[in-house]
Amino acid sequence: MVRFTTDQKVYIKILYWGMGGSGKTTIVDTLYRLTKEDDKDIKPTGELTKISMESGSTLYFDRGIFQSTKQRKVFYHVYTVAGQSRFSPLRKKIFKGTDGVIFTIDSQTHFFEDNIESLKELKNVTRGKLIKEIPLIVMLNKQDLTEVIGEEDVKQVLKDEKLWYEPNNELYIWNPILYKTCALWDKKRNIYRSFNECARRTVLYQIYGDGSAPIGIDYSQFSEDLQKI
Ligand SMILES: Nc1nc2c(ncn2[C@@H]2O[C@H](COP(=O)(O)OP(=O)(O)OP(=O)(O)O)[C@@H](O)[C@H]2O)c(=O)[nH]1
Ligand SMILES: [Mg+2]
Repeated sequence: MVRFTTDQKVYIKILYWGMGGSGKTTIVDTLYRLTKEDDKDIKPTGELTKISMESGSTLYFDRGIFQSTKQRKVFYHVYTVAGQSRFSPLRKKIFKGTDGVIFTIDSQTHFFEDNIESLKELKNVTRGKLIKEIPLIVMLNKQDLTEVIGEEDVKQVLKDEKLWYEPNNELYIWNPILYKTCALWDKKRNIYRSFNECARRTVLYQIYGDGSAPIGIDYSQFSEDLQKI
């Protein structure tokens, strides 16, 4: 839930959700490093918080706080869940108050079913709010590897799960964008872009939709309206 505080600051919660090992922690690491080094629209404030096992797998969550460089009162609380199946109850807790979700797929073909299971759990936790009230972005991560699934495979899954709208539906414009990504620092691909799109949509949902997917937006007003939040 976007929080507006008395000091006029705005806190937006973005969550990376996906099966264990899909790359969520690596993505946030890379996002942190590249926004710290490069001149982007967000900058990290402080260090990343990571609660993980010795193996590197997340035990509870990771969290980073980023500040918008253009709208300095806007802050993003970026979380990852612990993706291993046994942490399902913890994920539910971490999900609380989420404004935007980045569903992170492990693109290796042999994990196809595990990704679907993770998506079903997400749907269950969000109780029908995905896309309608919570913007959804999809990362097909680990695209640097061979034997990976493609966009059409994922699109079909989204259709099967009723997370894809046809052009005659007014929610069509809010269909999740599918990004082919690589989270490894040396080969990083689409890490910032995918985050940025989720953040942008989350703000649009707040400004123009009062917390729901806005219909028929006039983008010409966007930067002016952004000043008002
Ligand atoms: N080749 C490749 N490996 C990746 C990529 N992203 C992450 N990895 C590797 O995948 C493994 C798991 O990555 P994590 O970031 O720990 O995955 P996670 O989604 O946070 O896993 P949990 O915390 O268990 O949910 C690590 O060895 C990463 O280096 C990628 O884009 N390409
Ligand atoms: Mg992790």
